[in-house]
Amino acid sequence: MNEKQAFESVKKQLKQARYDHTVRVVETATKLCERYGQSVEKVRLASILHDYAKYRPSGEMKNVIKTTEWLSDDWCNYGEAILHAPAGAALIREELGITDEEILHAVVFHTTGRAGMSEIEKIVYLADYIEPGRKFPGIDDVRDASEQSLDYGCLIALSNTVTFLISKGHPVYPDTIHAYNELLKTRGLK
Ligand code: DGI
Ligand code: FE
Ligand code: FE
Repeated sequence: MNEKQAFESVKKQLKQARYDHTVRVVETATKLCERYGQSVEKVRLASILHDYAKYRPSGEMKNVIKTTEWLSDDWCNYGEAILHAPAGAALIREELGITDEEILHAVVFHTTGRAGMSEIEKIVYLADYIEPGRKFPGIDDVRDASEQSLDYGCLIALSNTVTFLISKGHPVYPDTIHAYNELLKTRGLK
């Protein structure tokens, strides 16, 4: 699947504002690739497709997750906001024929992160967080950290996310905590 086909496929799945977000994620991810010496092809395809399942009904997403053997059922136990990431990976495989594991993993973990993220996964995770349309509290700290290194950018994003989820009383998916702990060990918060 080339980029033009991927953009056309995803446009049919998304509302205009979400499609516009997707375009900004692709642009932001491309800049991160240039800065950190990563080839763009897989990162751009994963970025185009990362929110493919965003508007599927949660029952359908849970069903997709439970019937996909390479996805853990545990994704279904932490609220609805994270479902579109693993469900999206399963659906781009089934509906669009994407089988590249690096692309599928980048989509699976774009919301939560995980310990042992590849460079491709880190770039998609961060680009989704810092694209210029985002206005979270603390977003500028994550943008500054992303200029220092991918690991530091991801660490500050994960730290913000964990703080946000706890402040709202939301559950935290275990991979988010594992990713935070791993990067804290390698980099440390300043
Ligand atoms: O899909 P986007 O809006 O572009 O962004 P996203 O895929 O990062 O999803 C953001 C949402 O996911 C936001 O509501 C916070 C939530 N989220 C992120 N990590 C976790 C989480 N929710 C739970 N319950 N647990 C997590 O670890
Ligand atoms: Fe998302
Ligand atoms: Fe997104």
